[in-house]
Amino acid sequence: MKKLLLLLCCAGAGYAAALGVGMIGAKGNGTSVSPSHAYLDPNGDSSTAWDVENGPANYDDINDETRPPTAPDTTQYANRVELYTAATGDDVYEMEAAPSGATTTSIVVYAYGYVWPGAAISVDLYIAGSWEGAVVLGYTDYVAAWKSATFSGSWSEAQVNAMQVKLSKTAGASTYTKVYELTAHITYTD
Ligand SMILES: [Ca+2]
Ligand SMILES: [Ca+2]
Ligand SMILES: [Ca+2]
Repeated sequence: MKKLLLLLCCAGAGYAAALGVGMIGAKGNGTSVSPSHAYLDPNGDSSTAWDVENGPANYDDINDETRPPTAPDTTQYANRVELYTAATGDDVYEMEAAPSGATTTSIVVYAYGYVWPGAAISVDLYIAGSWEGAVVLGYTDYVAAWKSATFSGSWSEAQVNAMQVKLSKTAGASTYTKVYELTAHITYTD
């Protein structure tokens, strides 16, 4: 047992030393080893099924640039997209461009949403020629909140530029789903 603890201790010290050397090296040659982050917001409608409430266009109602964990405006007249009577339906959004030269390894889609009992909202990501797979966001009934779905890969600037985000009501005829804000948080290197 003592031998194992000693090994773990040495492995930890070696890892810390390697990190330190890496950071010094990065400063020396002027490149960054740390990933960067950016928010890409909806900037166009590819297709819509949700109703636009108090705004000029679906994408424009949910690109207010309020960042999680800050709650966006949800007063009666706040811009949002919603589905009520339809049991299901999709909105597909175009998104802002990736930073120049970015290789993106993580895309976290955040939606500030709200559901009535029996309703559900999912998000999916179209990138590099296919849909990643819908993720159901776990809202609590009647509680507006930020929920997110994480997609991981290695995507070029052009692939991220062409990505789309799908917002779906997947269940719940005559029940509400509402989304006030949607954004994609990307992690990238350049
Ligand atoms: Ca923006
Ligand atoms: Ca807007
Ligand atoms: Ca909004």
